[in-house]
Amino acid sequence: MQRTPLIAANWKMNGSAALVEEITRELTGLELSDTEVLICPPATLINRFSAERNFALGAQNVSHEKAGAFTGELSTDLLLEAGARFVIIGHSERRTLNFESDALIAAKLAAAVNAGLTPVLCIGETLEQRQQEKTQQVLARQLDAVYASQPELLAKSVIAYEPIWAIGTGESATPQQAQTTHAFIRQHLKQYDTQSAIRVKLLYGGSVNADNCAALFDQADIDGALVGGASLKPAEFAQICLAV
Ligand code: G2H
Repeated sequence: MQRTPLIAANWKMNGSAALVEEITRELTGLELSDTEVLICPPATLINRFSAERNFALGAQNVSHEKAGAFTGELSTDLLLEAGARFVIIGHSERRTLNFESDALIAAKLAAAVNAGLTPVLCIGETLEQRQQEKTQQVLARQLDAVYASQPELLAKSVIAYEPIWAIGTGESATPQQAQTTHAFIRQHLKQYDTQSAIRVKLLYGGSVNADNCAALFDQADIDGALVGGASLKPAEFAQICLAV
């Protein structure tokens, strides 16, 4: 089964109106026929992008609540109105720094899908968990927390495997390490729905750059990347988009 590749940028708490213009200029005119490109800037920048562009927009977080007295939060409706069509959910930085639980992440993912946003669910293990050979156990727990009780959401999801030890460290997983883990994830997802597990896009994230991306994209179960640091450099991000 052929899956359309997706290259997603996670700007985290970086960027500016100037970078919005630079990235738009860089990506405009690129021949992206068989590749989907997604930019997830800080929420305040989403509606600074022009409607004339060859890539989609996403947010980096969303509330599971519909509306109301939730100071500082952003709802699915607000993100949709701003122009987002995707939302990153469960990034390890939010799991760790914002104490987001598996249960909260499951609620956010359901809210996103129900509103018509495509969630990019992030999962990944720490270095300690990998060294203790608990990678599969951790990933299974993170996936089960979301899909065991709502398997129908898998068909509407994108999943990003981001080993925490590779995030922002410059030390990417090797293509073989990433492929082995992606194959495990896809196999694990088959218990929910075989067809959805075959169709779901599995992105790799963690220190992806223009030099290491091609070998990652060569792997059978790697359908693209979630790119952090390198997505802030428009020329390098464009190279990654063209390498898939
Ligand atoms: C992982 C990734 C983007 P970086 O968080 O989600 O960041 O590419 O900087 O490791």
